[in-house]
Amino acid sequence: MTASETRPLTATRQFPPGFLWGAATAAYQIEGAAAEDGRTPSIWDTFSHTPGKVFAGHTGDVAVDHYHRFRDDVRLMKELGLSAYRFSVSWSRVQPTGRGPAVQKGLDFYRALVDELLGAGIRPVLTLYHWDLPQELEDAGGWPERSTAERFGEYAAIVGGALGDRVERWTTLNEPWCSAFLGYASGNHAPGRTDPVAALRAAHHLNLGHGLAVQALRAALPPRAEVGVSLNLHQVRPLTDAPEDLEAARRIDAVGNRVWLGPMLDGAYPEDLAADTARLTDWSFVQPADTATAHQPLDYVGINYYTPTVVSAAARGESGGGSDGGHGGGDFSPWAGAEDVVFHQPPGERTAMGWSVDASGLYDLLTRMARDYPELPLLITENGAAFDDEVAPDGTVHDPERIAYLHSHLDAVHRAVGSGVDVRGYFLWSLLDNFEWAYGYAKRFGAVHVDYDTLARTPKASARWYADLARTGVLPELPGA
Ligand code: IFM
Repeated sequence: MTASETRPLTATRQFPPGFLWGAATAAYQIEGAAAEDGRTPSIWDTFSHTPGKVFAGHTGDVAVDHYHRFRDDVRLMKELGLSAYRFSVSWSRVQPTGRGPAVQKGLDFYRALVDELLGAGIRPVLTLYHWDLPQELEDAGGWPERSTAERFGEYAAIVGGALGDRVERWTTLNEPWCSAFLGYASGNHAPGRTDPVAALRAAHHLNLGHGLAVQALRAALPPRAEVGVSLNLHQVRPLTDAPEDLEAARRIDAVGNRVWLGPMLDGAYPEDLAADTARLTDWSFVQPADTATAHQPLDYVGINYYTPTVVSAAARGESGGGSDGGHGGGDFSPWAGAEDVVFHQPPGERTAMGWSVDASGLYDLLTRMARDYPELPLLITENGAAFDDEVAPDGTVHDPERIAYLHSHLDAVHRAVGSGVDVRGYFLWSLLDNFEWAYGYAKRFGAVHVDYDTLARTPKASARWYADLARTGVLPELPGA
């Protein structure tokens, strides 16, 4: 992206020329074909096949069968006027054991997908890792072990070498917070471990793996390629101004946000994080050059935002309750560094995930990032909402709540751009209804409805609304407002 692509805004809610209008997905959530063409299990295959881990025993074995239907799905994207599409590569489809040579058929699938996108005039944005670690690497210790970061750098080199001639935008990790803390501390995500020290070790090796992957990509890609990372930063708000609540907010900011921003963007872990977690670990797994490795120049940071994070100190007798950081609400067990903190869902409108609808959190997050990192372009790499959509007798899907959600959040993005924040694009989560991790297929985030019996795709009203926006670049008044 060049500076000339961002021009002053007009009085209407017009987005800058060149603004990317996209939608996002992830491999395990949509591809299916779990055992085809050499793909081996990832931690999510193992986890979803473990009784009691995923709602109603749902798995990604078939998902929405995108592996076989990607051409139709790209056609749909074109009909919806998308200018970009963000997808992830399944590591164990490309490198089944997580090490060694690549499987050509795995690479061929992504090459065919990218060619289809380019042929439709849609820019591919490729995420290397969206939570589906090859099971063999987990068996060797997973992200808590340094070797996983090293393997990730090698995998990045393979994918960069294979697709660098046609993909211009790259994301190393998607939401490493979820990989580390939901995967290894709360255990609500694969691999389902509940070891806070393992979670902190995983966080570090994700940071290191990110740096190694950026280095590998820079070596493999042409200079025009852009490389970034997608973070689900927590817009942390204290429940009250009481000092204990302010302290709880500081702690969550450290272990939710600055644990990534520090090494990746500043080249060091925040000192308060080490102090907060001192009773768990002395962080001696951080080797001297690691933070320099994690601190690679980036072309953008991807922001994934769903809901703010409201916290208070645990009152006497109240135990800390975990949050899924925008990934489940409710009953999550405490995660490392957040043991004495209580998470709250403010009153008011909620999505089907139980997450409160509050677009001001997105505005605040964007302006914070612009203040702290003024030179760094931002992309909204995920934003959207699950609702209990129903197909009407005439076959249409009316989802006014989703339109209202998208409208308010895009208004927040527009206001941020108007305040000088360099936001270059927006990716709606998600293109299609899909496998929503521990919730299986029970939560629908798609702009396009999927009938899970027939796998038929039906664009919801929100998809049509978004298509108009993508075509005009102007955010209209909300219908009925
Ligand atoms: O479905 C997920 C996605 O995989 C990562 N970010 C949040 C989405 C909604 O929970």
